[in-house]
Amino acid sequence: MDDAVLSRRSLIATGAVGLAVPAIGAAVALTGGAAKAGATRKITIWAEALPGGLFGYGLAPGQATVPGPLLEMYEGDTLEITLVNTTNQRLSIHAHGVDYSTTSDGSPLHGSYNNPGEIRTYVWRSREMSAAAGRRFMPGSAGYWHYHDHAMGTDHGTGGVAKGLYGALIVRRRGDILPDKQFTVVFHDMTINNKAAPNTPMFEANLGQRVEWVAIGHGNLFHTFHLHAHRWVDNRTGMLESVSDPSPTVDNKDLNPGSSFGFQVIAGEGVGPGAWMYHCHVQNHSDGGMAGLFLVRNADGSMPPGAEEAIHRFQGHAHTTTSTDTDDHGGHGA
Ligand SMILES: [Cu+2]
Repeated sequence: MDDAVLSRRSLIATGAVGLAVPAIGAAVALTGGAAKAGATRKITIWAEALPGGLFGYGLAPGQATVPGPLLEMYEGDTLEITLVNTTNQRLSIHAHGVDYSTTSDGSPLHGSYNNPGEIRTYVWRSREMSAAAGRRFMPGSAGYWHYHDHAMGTDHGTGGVAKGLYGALIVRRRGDILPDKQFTVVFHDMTINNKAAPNTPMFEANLGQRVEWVAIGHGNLFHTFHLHAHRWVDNRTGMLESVSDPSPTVDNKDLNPGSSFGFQVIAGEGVGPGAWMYHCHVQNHSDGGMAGLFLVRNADGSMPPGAEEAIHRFQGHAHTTTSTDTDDHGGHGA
């Protein structure tokens, strides 16, 4: 229970940059949640140079991806990260939403970084909510957070963030509902996960699967995340906490540099399968390539009518549907 495990529910990417399909590379996932708070898990992360001048974090040598692996922990637990810097650049790992000492904040201000070739351990702690006074409570660490480099290029890691050194961090409260699939979406300058349409990630799920999205903002621009045909509640979990929960329901949310949020949807609920768009709703950003597809397949995993054609339209292939069209459109599989 305390060991870092490869998630049974995550995709294992091939490590290639530029494929249309990578969602999350691999995840450090939770295995249950019945354990008491206070556990310490130790993981090792490799920071590596990638093709195209990018850099990534990975859970094993040669497995770095952009974004990096989705990391998860339960409130009250501690994550001890040994970061191996295989690059020729100074870099670090800095987390949002959790507790750490200055020496684990990932900033050059405190000498908290790895020199080229160096190995360094960072410790992230978390805590549960606590009583304040009366009926008031201090928040715990639970939330949809993220991590990123804070040392490459500048003292704020501007070079590392620009080149792909970022990823999602989920701190769960015990009892939270776990998803079937997880997607990390990073709006960074005019890109999604450092890619522009039509090369942005195509996330896939089957009708009825519980899908968790983590949306993260980086760079120098403001963005708004919009998902077609699905909606969520604007609170910690994305779900109503009771029948009288006053939190608004949204399908579009600000995603500014450094901010993050997450939510779960049931793929295709109420609308059926199809190639649903997700995109930045700043118009010149969506026009400029900040758009991608959420492919909801049929419940049995087969392709719903029209989806293949929509994918090809998205990819810019002018397409006429005729009975003689025998073009093999494979390659969109999970
Ligand atoms: Cu935008």
